[in-house]
Amino acid sequence: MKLYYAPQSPFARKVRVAAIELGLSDRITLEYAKVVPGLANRTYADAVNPLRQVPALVADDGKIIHGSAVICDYLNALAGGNLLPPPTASDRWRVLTNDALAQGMCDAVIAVRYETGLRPPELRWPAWVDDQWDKIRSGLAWFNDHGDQLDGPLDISHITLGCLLGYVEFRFGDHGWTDFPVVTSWYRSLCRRSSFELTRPADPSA
Ligand SMILES: N[C@@H](CCC(=O)N[C@@H](CS)C(=O)NCC(=O)O)C(=O)O
Repeated sequence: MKLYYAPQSPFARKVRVAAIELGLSDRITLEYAKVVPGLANRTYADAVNPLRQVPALVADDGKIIHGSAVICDYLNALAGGNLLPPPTASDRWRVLTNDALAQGMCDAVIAVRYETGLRPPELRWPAWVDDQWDKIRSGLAWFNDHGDQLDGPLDISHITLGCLLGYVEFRFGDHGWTDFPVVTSWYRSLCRRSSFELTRPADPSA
């Protein structure tokens, strides 16, 4: 299998961590895809993902799967793993909802990055950036108040939340997330897993 990725992307990291946790990483080769808003990578759009986003997986039979949550669902099924409860399990909706929350927080932080790092300064909208950070902080407050959701065996929402925090740390330093002590102490222990150590975010040129 081939995974189109970028080394700084929290969504691509989610898939890389999941692959390691599922014992599939040896079956996946990584290929960097440069996808930057405003610089249309038409080759990638035509051949891989019309949205021009990473990650995207090319499976062994050639099918292309994109969307980090969909790729993780595919890999989990391939490996017979437990990162997602099976379709018949009542717990599935809890895990998927937690994952949708963490995924939305990743969307918000990437939006902040594009707004503050890529958009021309004269076009920036500070109130909108504050609003994205507020969504991230609301999500962190929710996980902090529902610490039981972070207990137990690793599931896909834990991976997504860990990738969100890793990206915030990488691009923005603390930025206030250490105000959430339950999440912070859980994250520190998550970072000791080899799947997280092996996939720390980095700039493409590093
Ligand atoms: N919903 C997608 C989001 C992926 C995403 O936003 N990836 C970013 C990199 S972190 C990207 O490819 N950005 C380029 C663009 O949107 O043009 C997923 O879960 O995979």
